[in-house]
Amino acid sequence: MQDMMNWAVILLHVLIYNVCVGAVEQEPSRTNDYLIMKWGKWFTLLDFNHDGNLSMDDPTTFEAYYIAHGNLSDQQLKTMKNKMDKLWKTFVFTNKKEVSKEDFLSMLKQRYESNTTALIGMMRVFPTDWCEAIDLNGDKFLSKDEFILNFVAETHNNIQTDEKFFYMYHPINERVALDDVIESFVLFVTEPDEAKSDIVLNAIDSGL
Ligand SMILES: [Ca+2]
Ligand SMILES: [Ca+2]
Repeated sequence: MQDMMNWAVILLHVLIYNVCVGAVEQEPSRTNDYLIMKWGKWFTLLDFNHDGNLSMDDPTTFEAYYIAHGNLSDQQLKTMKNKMDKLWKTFVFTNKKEVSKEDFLSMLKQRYESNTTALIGMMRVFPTDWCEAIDLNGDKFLSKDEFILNFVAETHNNIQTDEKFFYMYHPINERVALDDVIESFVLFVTEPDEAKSDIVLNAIDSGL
């Protein structure tokens, strides 16, 4: 009986130790210059109408391109527009109608430093919802056409650069798994270590 009690005490200590170590590992991080530089580039990437702010005009610019060139059914357009509008309102705005670059950087810095794990989780939901909206045939892959349509709608009109970006993912049968694209965006927005290869940053720096 005493042995069992001793084991119970040891197990309890191990449990407490693991919880404490876990808590240390999840401690919020400090923002570094590399992350801030990437967030600035992400802001520019999202400012589809190039007016220096993020507002609902940006997804409207994006959706207008799909309406004109996407060859989508009314139902597909409606689904995509609903997903995009919801995404934009949830992640970009916090009761604001317009977000400046300064607001955007400070929002990300505050979220990153107060709870890094929560921000990483949120930054996985953002590209996941986005990719589901632009995966028009719903096969969980982005074809080259789906990929390029998205970036041209984002006003990155240089098809050669968009194609180069697509091939950075090493597509199989001219398709890229949604998960690969999603994880590349999570890494772009949340990885503070510049030694890690970053496809999205490379694409932006190559003129996207
Ligand atoms: Ca804008
Ligand atoms: Ca697809």
